[in-house]
Amino acid sequence: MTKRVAVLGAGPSGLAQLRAFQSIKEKGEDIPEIVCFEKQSEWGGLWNYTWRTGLDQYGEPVHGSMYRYLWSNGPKEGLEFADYSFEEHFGKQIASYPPRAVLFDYIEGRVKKAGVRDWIRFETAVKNVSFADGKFTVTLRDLPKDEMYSEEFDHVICCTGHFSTPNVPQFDGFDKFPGRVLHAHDFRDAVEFKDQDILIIGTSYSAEDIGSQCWKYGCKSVTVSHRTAAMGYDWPDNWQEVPLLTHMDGKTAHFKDGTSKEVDAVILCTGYQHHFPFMENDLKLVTANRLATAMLYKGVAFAPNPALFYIGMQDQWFTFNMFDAQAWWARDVIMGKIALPDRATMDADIADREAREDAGEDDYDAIWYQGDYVKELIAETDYPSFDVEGACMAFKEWKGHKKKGIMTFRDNGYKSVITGTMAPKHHTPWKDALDDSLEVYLQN
Ligand code: FAD
Ligand code: NA7
Repeated sequence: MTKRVAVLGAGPSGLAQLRAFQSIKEKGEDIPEIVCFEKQSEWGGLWNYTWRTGLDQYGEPVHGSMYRYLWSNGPKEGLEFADYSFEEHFGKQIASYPPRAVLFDYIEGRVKKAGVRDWIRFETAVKNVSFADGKFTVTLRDLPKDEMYSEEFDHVICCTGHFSTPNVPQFDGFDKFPGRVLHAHDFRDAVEFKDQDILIIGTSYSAEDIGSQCWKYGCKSVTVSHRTAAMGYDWPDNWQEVPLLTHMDGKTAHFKDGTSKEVDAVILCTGYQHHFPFMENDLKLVTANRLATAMLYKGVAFAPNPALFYIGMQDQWFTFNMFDAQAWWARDVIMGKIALPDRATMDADIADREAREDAGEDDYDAIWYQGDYVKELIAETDYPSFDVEGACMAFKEWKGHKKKGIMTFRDNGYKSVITGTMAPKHHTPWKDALDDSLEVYLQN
């Protein structure tokens, strides 16, 4: 009997997994039966924009955390698929920081070409995964029919993402605040905050980008409150960085240094949780958001039960091509091309990765650490080798460009590490480009 493999989620990680199996099938190899379960009606994961927040039409938590006008926060040269370049997809080289719709189109282009849509059961939510007698039982909810059913699999590959379930801290006075308090997960449109004084809590990508969006679309002022350290960019005049919020008193936010500011809205950019409510306890990944994920041998195989894999669970410098590297590797374990060591060796591998990450001193060490990880995985499979070092260099330049101008860094271009072509300069500076549609972006 053929093996059955369940892929949970059809975002970039799940689609990487489908493409990994399809690419080997194309070469004439027998592959297991692959069934991908996706709770949304469309693929693309976070890149599939939804206006919805809270619960969806079926009462399921809305997965989407992306918002209108989102442009890539890092250069596309760091995430390009090694087997499907931007030039192949668009028929020309494009500028380096594509808006969401452009990246969605690119992600979709590869899997349309691969012809794997039929492998996906859309509008099907994974409700439970358990393991007994060498088999996984995956319990599903057919959302339109509101019916539960279960199927058995030999392997499960969990690709459900980890930037969807918000981490929501509580601050005194929120209950009486007369404006809106929301988490970045529910942020959809910066125009809502036009002419408002906004307070942002947190200092990472969401804080930086949501603040920048609100600035671009005309908010009155941005105040960013930090727990650990300020971001320290050369912000526009109507920005300020302040220590952590202590409490709200009506509309007035009070900070740790005794200062205060009257604000109209509070946006919690306080990160996300790795949340797998459908996994039985013995299968649940429990990890911080870091480069060396806990419990995963080679960052992919779940050490306590390595018939289970998790893709894309790391904190991310590299994204799409790292998910590919992981998906090709998981595929080859399932295909019997890569042998797994014993549990003690897997645990030692995990501990070693954590120690090496902890020894890093700054973001540059982190970028090269993850670059080395990508190299390590692709060396073990037939994923097309690419200039990972070049991608690290693009990230390094990107960081330099951000330091030079946080509102202008997206006006720069980098060289593709897949085709060697230089990205053209975009036709409009990011701060003036209010229309983020694919049609307008591609007018270069
Ligand atoms: P996701 O994209 O989250 O996809 C997971 C999929 O699993 C979804 O389709 C979801 O519906 C499905 N799913 C979840 N639970 C279930 C269930 N129980 N049953 C069935 N299906 C389920 N990366 C970049 O490279 N560049 C960027 O500019 C960038 N910007 C970002 C901006 C924001 C606001 C966020 C939140 C993330 C951003 N990222 C960016 C990182 C992003 O994590 C990756 O690009 C990518 O989307 C991760 O892919 P994934 O498939 O692992 O997860
Ligand atoms: P991150 O990168 O996980 O960052 C979370 C931020 O939230 C970080 O600055 C934290 O500060 C801060 N945080 C977390 N808890 C608190 C509390 N309780 N109080 C104050 N501040 C807090 O999440 P992002 O959403 O920015 O980015 C996630 C992905 O989305 C990323 O990959 C992007 O591509 C888009 P700390 O530094 O720990 O003090």
